[in-house]
Amino acid sequence: MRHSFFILLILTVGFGFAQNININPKPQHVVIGDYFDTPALFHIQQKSTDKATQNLLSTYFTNDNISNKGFSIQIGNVNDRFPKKLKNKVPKKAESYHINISKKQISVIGRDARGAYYGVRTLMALLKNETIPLGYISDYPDIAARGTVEGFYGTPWSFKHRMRQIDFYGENKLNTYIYGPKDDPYHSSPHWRKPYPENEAAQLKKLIDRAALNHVDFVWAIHPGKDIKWHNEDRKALLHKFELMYDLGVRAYAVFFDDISGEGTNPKQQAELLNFLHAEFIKKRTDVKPLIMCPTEYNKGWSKPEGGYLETLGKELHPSVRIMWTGNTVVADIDKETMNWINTKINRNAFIWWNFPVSDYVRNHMLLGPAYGNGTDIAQDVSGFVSNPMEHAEASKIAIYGVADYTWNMSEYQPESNWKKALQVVMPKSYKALEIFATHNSDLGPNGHRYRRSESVSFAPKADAFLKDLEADSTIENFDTVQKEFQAMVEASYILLHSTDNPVLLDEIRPWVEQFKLLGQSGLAMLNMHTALKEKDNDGFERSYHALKAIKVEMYSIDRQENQNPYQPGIKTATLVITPLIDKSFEHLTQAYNKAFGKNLEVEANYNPHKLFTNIAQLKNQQITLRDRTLALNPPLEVIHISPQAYFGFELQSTTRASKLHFKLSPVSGYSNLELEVSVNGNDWTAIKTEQKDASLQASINTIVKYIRIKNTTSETLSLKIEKFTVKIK
Ligand code: 14T
Repeated sequence: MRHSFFILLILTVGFGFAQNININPKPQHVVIGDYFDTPALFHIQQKSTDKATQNLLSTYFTNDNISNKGFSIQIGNVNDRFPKKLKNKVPKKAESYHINISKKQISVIGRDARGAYYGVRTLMALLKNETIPLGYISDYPDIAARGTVEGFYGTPWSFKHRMRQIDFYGENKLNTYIYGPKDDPYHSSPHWRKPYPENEAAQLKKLIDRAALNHVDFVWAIHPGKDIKWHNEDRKALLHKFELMYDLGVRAYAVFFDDISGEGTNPKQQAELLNFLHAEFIKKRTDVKPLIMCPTEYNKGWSKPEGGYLETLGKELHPSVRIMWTGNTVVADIDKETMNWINTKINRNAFIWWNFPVSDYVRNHMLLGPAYGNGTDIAQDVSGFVSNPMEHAEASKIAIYGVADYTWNMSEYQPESNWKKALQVVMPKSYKALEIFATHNSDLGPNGHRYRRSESVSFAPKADAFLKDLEADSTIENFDTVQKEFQAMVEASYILLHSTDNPVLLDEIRPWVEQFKLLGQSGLAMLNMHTALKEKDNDGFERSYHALKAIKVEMYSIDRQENQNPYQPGIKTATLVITPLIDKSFEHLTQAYNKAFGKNLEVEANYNPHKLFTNIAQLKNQQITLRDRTLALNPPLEVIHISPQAYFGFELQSTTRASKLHFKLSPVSGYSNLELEVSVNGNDWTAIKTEQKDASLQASINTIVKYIRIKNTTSETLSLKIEKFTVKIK
């Protein structure tokens, strides 16, 4: 902040012959002037550099560019022999560094080993350019712990992906990777007490070593709360597992108590366990970081003030233990108020678990937009900030690149320009095509957490104007602009599908790109319908109409074949602006054509005419899907609280013959408290007999119905997980 005026001045003056220094995250203080040609030969003097720094240096400085007569570069930390004047310039903060660049030599001085490593990272970025600026860079992170938490549901990242991630963190000065995949049985129940099998252990060791080489803390998390007993035996089991992980090289630990119910949720017991681990494990070693814990009530929406859960943790937990927090709701952006609220309760600065770009509750979407929405004034209020990413590791790098910048230099963070740089980093050659794709693939669609992102931002007003003109039957001012956008979508898709830039990324996004290409083509067909209608070219109109329908069939088939997870199966793309634009225009044009020429072409583009039918607030935003003839409620991840007389089910577009109904709840004991009912008018209800098969319920309806619901007929609130709810219709 303080020197930004000066930087601006210098960079503007220097523009034209010197490159902007392009470093992620953006350094805090850059004071540079003239540039000189980057030397070809270097004389490197490493003072007390660590293994990671040595390794990093050896990737650049080889026998080919090292010579005693080369340009002098000195690297070390504040305990080494550097002029006092220089040492004093190293910021008095953890992980800081100072780089001084004169015509004679470059000095890189770290406050600590990690600071020196980061200094070398910056140095290497400078050396990539043809010229180097004279001056200095003084730099440090705003937030102590920065990185990711692999904490999503679904397919955990593969070994290969994790290795790539850890390297990426090193490159972008992120220092934290919390390992806590919900679907690792040795992280959670049933096997948290047991050692990892040999193969898994060997792979973890490789990751831990890789993390050390990148100055990343590999934080191993355990999730024991589902079946932990608060007795000495389980305490010992935990301690033992920690020791086993220590032997694999782990030097930082977390304990997660999220997503549990019953005994495990007791805050006194949780605090006691953590304090025990602190005293018996952390304190007894000099090389282990303070503990991190994820509380059961990890967001404001779930905190029950009566229970005093958070206050108990705040009071009882050893002050060194860091407490995670997702914000005002499960999925939320973080601001000052959020921090004030939680920090007062827990007597310390919360450790933020940001649930973005995680997509485990909208699995048919790709979240490729910028990382934005968090306050830029909370640096002093957090002890850490980690992002929970998508199961698509490589695609998540776009957002993580932003998190690296935001957590390092918060007040100067610019989501848009950072995002554009991120696209270039993940796809150095095809980044412009990727930008078109990512611009239109950032929103989540309606979802249970009500978390939304902007999408197609610069195109949205043009789409609006297009629709307005179309519906008013006036000349469409934006016709060419919209046409260009659809063409760009198709061309960008072809470029991406055949790009060799980043095969790992392409592997993740391919079905979405295929879908995006088809969507662009359907848009062009829609525009052709418009032109044909205007020219009274009926053959032309009908050809484009049927072509668009055929493209929809292809899209439907991708949606039925790719990404078939049980939660939100399929492939959705450009759902916020582009898809509604095409569908609404298609419907309008078909109607106009039918009217003008007395035809009867089907008007509906594709939508699901049936509705969710419920009076439970928690379910209001849950999506339902119609696939073939089966209507399904997308199962939510969370426990649903069903008060007496509350219900959930479907409202069909019109009375329809329904046949088989399937539904699964946990625990199964809930079945006896619920009744299945159907109705034709929504007033008179008929109960339907159900039959239990294993853990599921089935029913044959075989009558004409409009409403189908499951109702709590008891006088108590039921807390249940809905695992499945489907009905077959006509
Ligand atoms: F522990 C947490 F801080 C957290 O956010 N837990 C999960 C996380 O693993 C998941 O990826 C994320 C997004 O779906 O939200 C939390 O998961 C939930 C969300 C719920 F609404 C788990 C249970 C829920 F009821």
